Amino acid sequence: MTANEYIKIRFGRHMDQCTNEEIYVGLLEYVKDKAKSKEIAGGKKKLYYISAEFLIGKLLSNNLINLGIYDEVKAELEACGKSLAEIEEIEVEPSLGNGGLGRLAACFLDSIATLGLNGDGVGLAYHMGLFKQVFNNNLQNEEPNPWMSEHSWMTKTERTYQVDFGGFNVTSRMYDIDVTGYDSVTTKLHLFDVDTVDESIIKDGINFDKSEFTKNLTLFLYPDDSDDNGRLLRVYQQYFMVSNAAQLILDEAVEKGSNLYDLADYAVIQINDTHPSMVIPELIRLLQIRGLTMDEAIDVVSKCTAYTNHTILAEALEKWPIHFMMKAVPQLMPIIRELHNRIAKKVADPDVAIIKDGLVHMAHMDIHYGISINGVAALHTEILKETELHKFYELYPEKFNNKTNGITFRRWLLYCNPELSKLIEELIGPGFKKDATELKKLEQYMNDDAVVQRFLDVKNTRKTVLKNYLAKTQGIEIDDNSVYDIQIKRLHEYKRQQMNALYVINKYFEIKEGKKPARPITVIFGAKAAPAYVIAKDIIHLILCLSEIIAKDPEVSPYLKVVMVENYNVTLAEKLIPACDIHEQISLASKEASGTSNMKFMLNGAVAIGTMDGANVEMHEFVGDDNIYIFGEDSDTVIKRYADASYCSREYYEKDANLKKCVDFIVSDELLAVGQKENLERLYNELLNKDWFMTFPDFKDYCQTKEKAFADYEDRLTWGRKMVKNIANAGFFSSDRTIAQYNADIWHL
Ligand code: AZC
Repeated sequence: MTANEYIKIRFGRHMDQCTNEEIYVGLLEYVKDKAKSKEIAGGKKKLYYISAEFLIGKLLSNNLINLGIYDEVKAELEACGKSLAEIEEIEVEPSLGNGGLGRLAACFLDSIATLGLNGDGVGLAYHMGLFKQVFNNNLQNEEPNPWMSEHSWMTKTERTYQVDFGGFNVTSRMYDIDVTGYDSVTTKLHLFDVDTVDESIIKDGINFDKSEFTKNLTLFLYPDDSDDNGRLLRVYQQYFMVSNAAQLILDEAVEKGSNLYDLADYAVIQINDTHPSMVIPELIRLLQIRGLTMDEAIDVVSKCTAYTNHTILAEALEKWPIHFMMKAVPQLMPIIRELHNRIAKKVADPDVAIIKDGLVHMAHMDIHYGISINGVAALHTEILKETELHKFYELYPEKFNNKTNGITFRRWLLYCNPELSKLIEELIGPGFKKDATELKKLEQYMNDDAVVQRFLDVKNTRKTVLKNYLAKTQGIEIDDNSVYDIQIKRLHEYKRQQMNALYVINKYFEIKEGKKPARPITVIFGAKAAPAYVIAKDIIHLILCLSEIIAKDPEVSPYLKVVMVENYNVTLAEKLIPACDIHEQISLASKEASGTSNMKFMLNGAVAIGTMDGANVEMHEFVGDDNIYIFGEDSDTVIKRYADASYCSREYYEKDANLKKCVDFIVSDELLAVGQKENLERLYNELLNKDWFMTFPDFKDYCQTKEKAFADYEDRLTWGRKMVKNIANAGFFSSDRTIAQYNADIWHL
C-alpha cells in the first residue's frame, strides 16, 4: 500500500485534500506499520543498551530512508503539491539527550538494527526533556522543552512494573519507539515513565519542587544537581531506570526459557556511563528474590554487564553519598556493601574500593563486577589504562578495551546531505551506503579538478541552505560567501569555547587595525550550558555580547560575524554540519574522550582545526598533516602539567601582550556596555587566576594555525582536495564498524 492509499483509508480523503498535520499523522502511522512488519525475530541472547540519554532527533525522514521508501513518499507528496520538508517541520524533536553520549546511543541503536542484531535501548521518557534554551539580554535562560504529543513515535505498551523506593513505590509503564535499521530489521527503544508525573508543578522556567518525587521523577533529564534534593532526585531517576530495565531483562529471559542461572546466555547489558550502574545491585537483588543465593546472584550478574566510560573528568565519575542511597534505595545498600567487602578482602588499596569516605563509587562497581570496560577512542582508552584507571587496569588488564566511537551515515550523510550523497553515488556507486569503507574509492578523484570542483559546488549549495534556514528559523543573516567556522558541542570549559571567543576578539582587533581577512569569516557556535554551570553560562554571555558589538560595528561587521544559534539540537546540527568549512575540535588535549561531531563534519567535507585529543588523533592518522590543522600541546605535556601543578595562567598573560589585550577586552567598556559586569568579571577572573583548562598556553598556536587555514582556504581547488580526502577517509568512523566491534569483543550476540 502506498502512503497515499494509506492516508485515504485513514482520513477518507486523498493526500491533496489533507492538511499538513493530517499528512504527518498519516505518515507516522504508515511508517509505524511498515516498521512493525520488520520487527526482528529475536534470538536467544539480547543486548540491553541502558542509557540516561537517547538523543534520537526527528524520526520521520530517518525512518523513511531506513525503510527504503523516502524517494517514493517524497514523490507522492510532490505529486499532491506538498513538500516533505514542510511536513517534517510539524514533528517536534524529542528532547531526550544532552550531548555526545546521548547522540552516540542513538547512532548505536541505528547500527544495531541495521546490522540485524538483537538489541534494544532502555531509558526514560522525560516529559520536558533537557531544557529549551532561550537567549535574553545576551544570557541563557532555560524553559521546559515539551515534545510528547498525542501523535508521536512512542507507543504505549501494556508492560508495567512496581518500583520500590525508601518509603514509597511507584508503578511504571513502558513506552516503545521503533528503531528502524537501514534495509534491515526493526528493534526497540524502551522508555519508562510514571503516570503520577505532574507537569503543573513546574514554575518559572524549569523550577519545580524537587522533593515531590512521585510528581517529578521523569520531568527532566539531568535536573539541577547543585543542591541535595537535586542530587537525590538523580539517584531516584537512575534507580527507576535500572529497576525497570532489570525487571524487563529477567522477564524476557524467563519468557525465552532461562532458569536465571544461565542469564548470561540470554542477556548482556551495556552500561552507558555510570548513570545505569545500579543495575548491578538491582539485578542481584531481584535474582535473590527469585531464589538464587547471594553468591549465585553475584556470579550470574558478573557475567552480564559491560561498562563504557565517556570521560576522564573526575567530577563526571559519579559517587553517591551512602545517606542518599539509604534514603532513596535502602534495599540496595546491603548488596553494595557485600560487593564492596568482597573486593576489600582481596585488594586492600582504598583507591579501588567501591565504598570510600562515605561515597559509593559507581564506576568502581562497574569495573569490578563487569566483563568489560571500554574507552571511546584510542587515546582515551590509553589514558584510562595508564592514568585515570591505572590501578584497575593492573587488576584486570583483560577487561580493558577500546571502541572508537562512530556515527550513523544514514542520518549524517544520506539524510542531512542528499546533494553530497548523490555526488558520491555517481562517482563510486551506492556500495558506500552499506559499507562505509568504500568511500576510500573517492581518493582516485583527488587530482581531478572538475570532480573536486563539484564537491566545492555541493558545499556552496549547503552553505546557502544554512543561510536560508537560519534566516527563517532564527532571524539570523549570514553571508554565504564567507568562511563558515563552526563549533557545536556541549558548553564546557574543557572544550574551550572560551578560546574560540578569544580568537574572535583577536580578529576584531586585527580588523580594527586595518588587517582585513581575505574573505569574511562567520564564526558559529551552538551549545547549551548546564543550568547550574555558572562559568559555562558566562562563556555563552561573552559570545553573545561579542556577537552584538561586532554586528553593530561598521568597521568590523563586513569581515567578521559571530553567531550563537539558539537551542542547539540535532535538527540544527543536520543543517550546520553539511554547510561547514572549518570545524573546531579544540579541547584541551587528554580531556575530550572522543568527540563525535568531528566525525560528522569530516564525513561532510569540512576540515578540522584541532588538538591531538580524542578521535582527532585517529582522524589525523587517516588524513595526514596536510588535511587537518593540528595545534597545541599534546596530552603527555598536559598530563604532566597537571601532575606537577606548575600551571600559572597569569604568567602567560603577563608575557604575551596580544593575549593580555584579548583577555582584558572581556571587561572593557565596549563589552560592559552590552553585557553584565558580574558575569564578564567572573569569567575574566577565572581565566586570569585559574584557567583550569589551559587556554593560554595554546592560544598563540591556535591563532596562527587558524590564519594558516584561512589562507589555505583561498586556494579553492587545493582546499577541495582536502575536503575529498576527509570524506574518503571517514569510513572508519561509521557506527556500523563500532557496533560490529562491540558485538565481536563484548556482546557476542
Ligand atoms: C561525551 C564525551 O564528552 C565525548 O568526548 C564523547 O565523544 C561522547 O561522550 C560519546 O562517547 N560525553 C558526554 O556527552 N557526557 C555527558 C555526561 O553528557
